[in-house]
Amino acid sequence: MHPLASFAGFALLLAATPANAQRFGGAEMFDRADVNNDGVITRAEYDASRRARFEQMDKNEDGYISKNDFKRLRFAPAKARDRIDSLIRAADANGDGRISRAEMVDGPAPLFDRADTNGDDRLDRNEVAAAKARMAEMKKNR
Ligand SMILES: [Ca+2]
Ligand SMILES: [Ca+2]
Ligand SMILES: [Ca+2]
Repeated sequence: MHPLASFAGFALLLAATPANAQRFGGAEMFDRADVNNDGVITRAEYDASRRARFEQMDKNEDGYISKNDFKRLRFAPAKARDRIDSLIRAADANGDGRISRAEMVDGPAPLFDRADTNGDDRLDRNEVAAAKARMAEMKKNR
């Protein structure tokens, strides 16, 4: 596996800005979250997908995502390591240098919040399509 393959999923979860979101495949995140494939993503579905991703990222199963979970990190370029540092800091609410399940799952969901333009805690087809279009637009303008 590419050293940063799992990192991409991690970054996606923490993506605080649309620019980050699209860089790490935000559109795909929405598709994955819609587990029953009805085109609507509820906040519960979105949270469940974050929780599942947490389990996936916590390789050593100590209940935290930290640099210890990125075994191949030392083979990665310094720039990539710096980026992981800053992503961990972004989600690390209590500043202990690692991300707990609560910090990850109960933390803010900027991707979801931004996409839910009418604020009903559900992303319907139109909202998902609009969010994807915004991501595609940003990609183009980069
Ligand atoms: Ca861990
Ligand atoms: Ca923490
Ligand atoms: Ca909505």
